[in-house]
Amino acid sequence: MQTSGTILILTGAGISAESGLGTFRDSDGLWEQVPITEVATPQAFVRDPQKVHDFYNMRRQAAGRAQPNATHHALARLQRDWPDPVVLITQNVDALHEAAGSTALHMHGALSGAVCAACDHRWPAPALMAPSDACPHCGKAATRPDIVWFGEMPHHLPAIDRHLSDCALFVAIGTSGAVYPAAGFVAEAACHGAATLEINAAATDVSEAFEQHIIGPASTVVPDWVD
Ligand code: BV8
Repeated sequence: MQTSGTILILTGAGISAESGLGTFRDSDGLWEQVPITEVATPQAFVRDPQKVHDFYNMRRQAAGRAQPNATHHALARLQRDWPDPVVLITQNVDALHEAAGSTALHMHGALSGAVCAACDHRWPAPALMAPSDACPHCGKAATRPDIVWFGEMPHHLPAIDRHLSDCALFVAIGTSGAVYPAAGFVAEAACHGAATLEINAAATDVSEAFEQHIIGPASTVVPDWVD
């Protein structure tokens, strides 16, 4: 491992798998249980808001019971001890990075957040959300989970682009590389001269875009890599 320079880390559902939260595209993944088009698009929310709220209520309750694992703690140590910035971008919507002491940019939103589709007001999500919930700001029954669905613009893209252009090392951990624009970050970092490392339980759709690979369960290989 190098000894200095900004490290940019992208995490995915694979790092929360060992905290008991489901991934999306493994054989028992969430998208194997329910189609994306029924619960993770704006059209799905218009068509059946109760079904979408039920899906995210179930995940918010599971995330609330989960504890950070050795991967989250190792990344928090790296952020604390590395001599240069360590920027964490996560596709995950749980709060396990924060629970381990990290700061992270949540590009796909957060289960802990609610947003009003009418006035864009944001507030902490209650444990259970329902279509009849009124926005505390404008009073309209237009509240939704603060989640970035397919077809919606992810959060923090300008900041992420800046980090991609000046990081010394780009690391992807626990992500299948199936979803854009996150899956394209490795190519962007590499064309700006960053070294690239993929840490994952198995090879992915974008493995060949990385220079280095560590294969194994994150909670074993990430602490070894960090320490
Ligand atoms: C957008 C909601 C406009 C939150 C999610 C090209 C450019 C831009 C867009 C597109 C494009 N091509 C196609 C698109 C459209 C689309 C897309 O990518 N579709 C895919 C399916 C082809 N993208 C979008 O719609 C995005 N928005 O494009 O806006 C735009 C245009 C231009 C530029 C910017 C914007 C919106 C994407 C966000 C959608 N919301 N979810 C939620 O419900 O959680 S995406 C969903 O997938 C989750 O957020 C999840 O985080 C994300 C990625 O999944 P992973 O985290 O990688 O999880 P997965 O299960 O797939 O993989 C887990 C991996 O872990 C596996 O590899 C496994 O081996 C590994 N693993 C398992 N256990 C372990 C492990 N590894 C280590 N240790 C273990 N123990």
